[in-house]
Amino acid sequence: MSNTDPIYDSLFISDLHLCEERPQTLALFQQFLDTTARQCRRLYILGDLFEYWVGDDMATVMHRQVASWIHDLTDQGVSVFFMHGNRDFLVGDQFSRLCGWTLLSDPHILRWQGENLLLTHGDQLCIDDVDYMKFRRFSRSRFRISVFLHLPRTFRRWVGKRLRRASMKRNTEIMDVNRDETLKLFGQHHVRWMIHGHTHRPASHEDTVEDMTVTRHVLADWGHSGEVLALGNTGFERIALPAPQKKAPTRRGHHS
Ligand SMILES: [Mn+2]
Repeated sequence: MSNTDPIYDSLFISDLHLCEERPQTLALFQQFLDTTARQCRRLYILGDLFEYWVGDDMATVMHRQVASWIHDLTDQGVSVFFMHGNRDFLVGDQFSRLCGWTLLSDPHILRWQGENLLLTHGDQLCIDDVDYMKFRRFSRSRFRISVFLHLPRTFRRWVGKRLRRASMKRNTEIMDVNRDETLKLFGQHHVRWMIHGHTHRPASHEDTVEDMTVTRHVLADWGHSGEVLALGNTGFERIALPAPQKKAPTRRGHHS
């Protein structure tokens, strides 16, 4: 069966930060893929789906499970798109094939009813975080990425553990976007809408660029509960995803 009459044109999510240590968020994502996600034509995942990524060849059992859930959704006729976040920017073609999704570059312009929408993870807008921007420039060099991905697995696993430990102490406040940088991006691409995640500050903001009202929709991060931004015939709406009912952990897909 394919979803012949979807309710939503597109759904947008980001910042799930999936990892083995957060089974509740995994359960929530699985439930979302089985329900709400089946009611759209296109699902856009705008980065930081995973807490960290050290190479497609090191995908864990959990990562492969998530890939199979996403692939199941594409089998239902939903097109899935993935944009890198700052934590999972090393996700590559090999894992993308497992998911059946299309990798998008950042920013990506989406055409919708004669209008352009700009999609971005959002970290590039946080230019006031000077240290992060330095790290970003350093770590995103194609050369360094290629070198890193050829390092021994044991070393990359160690890096992954360090990243995970550092992120356990999360809530080191993520800096918000810089307003001027945001308006610049609106102007450069002549768009009225922008959708991004990363800052964990879900809200919709209006501003003005060259006498035009522009709107920036910021996506929510997920934890025990989550939120989706939906685009349908009536425009944008936010859908709350309550925490799944407490029960024994799902074993679906456990048996071969
Ligand atoms: Mn991020």
